[in-house]
Amino acid sequence: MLLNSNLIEESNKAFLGAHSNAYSFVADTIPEVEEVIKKLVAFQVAIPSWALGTGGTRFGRFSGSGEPGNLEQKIEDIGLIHALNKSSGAISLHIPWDIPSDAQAIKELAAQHGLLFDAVNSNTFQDQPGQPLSYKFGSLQHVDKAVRQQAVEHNIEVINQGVALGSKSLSIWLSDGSCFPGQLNFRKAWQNTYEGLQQIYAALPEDWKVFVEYKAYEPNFYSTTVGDWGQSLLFTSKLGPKAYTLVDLGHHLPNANIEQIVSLLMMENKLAGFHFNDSKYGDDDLTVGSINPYQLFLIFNELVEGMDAKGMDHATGLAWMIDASHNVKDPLEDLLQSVEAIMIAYAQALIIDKKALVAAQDINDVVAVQEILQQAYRTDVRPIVAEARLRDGGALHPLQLFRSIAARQQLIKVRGQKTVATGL
Ligand SMILES: [Mn+2]
Repeated sequence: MLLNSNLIEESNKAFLGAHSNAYSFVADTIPEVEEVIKKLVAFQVAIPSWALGTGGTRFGRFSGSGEPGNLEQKIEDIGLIHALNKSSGAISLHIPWDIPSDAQAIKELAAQHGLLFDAVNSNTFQDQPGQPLSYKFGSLQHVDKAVRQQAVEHNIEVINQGVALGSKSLSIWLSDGSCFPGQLNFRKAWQNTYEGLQQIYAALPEDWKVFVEYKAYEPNFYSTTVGDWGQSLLFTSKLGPKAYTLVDLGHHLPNANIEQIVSLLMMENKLAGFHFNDSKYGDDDLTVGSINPYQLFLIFNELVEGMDAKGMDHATGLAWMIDASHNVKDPLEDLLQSVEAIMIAYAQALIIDKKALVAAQDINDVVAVQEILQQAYRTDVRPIVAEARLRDGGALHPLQLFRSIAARQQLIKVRGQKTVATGL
């Protein structure tokens, strides 16, 4: 569904007066506001191809309507989000759920919507129809070399798919691990996995990266072979300079200090980027910022600090992706909310008085550091994020516009009431 830019402009007109008041009010307090807006305009978050349909749990899935039935429709959905918020200019593909039948045509369609291809994701956590060997007991860690080889070949196939689309990175999440004590020899599982990753690494094109994502538990409930950032960093350090550790916000044990993990991975030049989501208990895949927006802000504080210390471009230095599952919300509305939450946290991190923070840290003024951080966190930066969108041709209120044009109803008319998208 292509959005007419006139329609966005028309809808913005109704909000312009109120917006400009709110914007001037906050902009007056931020000397470097123009710099902040430039960075917000440049910042893009990739939308995963598996999150455009309704997700489910092992207990059930309550399908939505008007969901995309193929890759072309998924690209149209991301194009719609991007037209509204101008901050979702990339797609992260999952293979084999979204294998393009014609890579060139898919590339052209994405370009029409202003979308690039971010990391491609492999899948060795499920068995696909017709697949000769099963991943029931793992993939790269498997005791049977033939299964390991099948998993390596799949990853190389994903790289080839990505090359055809102009992607530059492969993201690997392994569900490998064990459910019961004694099931696995941890050392052998680690070494088998490492050997497989080495073969995949060797198949990377010159200008590609590989991201190794970790996860504490699920689907395995006793051990996970890439279970935390230490295990991932061990793999990526040994693999070489093209290997990086990917942080998924939902993949930690409760109360893990993710901002500290991020800071240290960046220090070692090993942070790949993010899978954004939010959670209350585990890997809940909830809307970004819906549970703990302060944590997200603290993470962005470390990201901005670390990227600036290394002279990295905020927009392109790391991979920014959402990884979520929408079980009860309209997926597109959920994604609009998620991107908005990311932009807000990023904007808040950008307006931290960094000189004052460093000065307070250097004299151990623990009270002052809290004041400085929370001064930024409690600033309502939504008008600044909206101003960045407005200047880039987006909607002042993307979610409101999505609803007022009855976007989902229009999609249902074309795609039907009963639809199930491939994905989680
Ligand atoms: Mn993830």
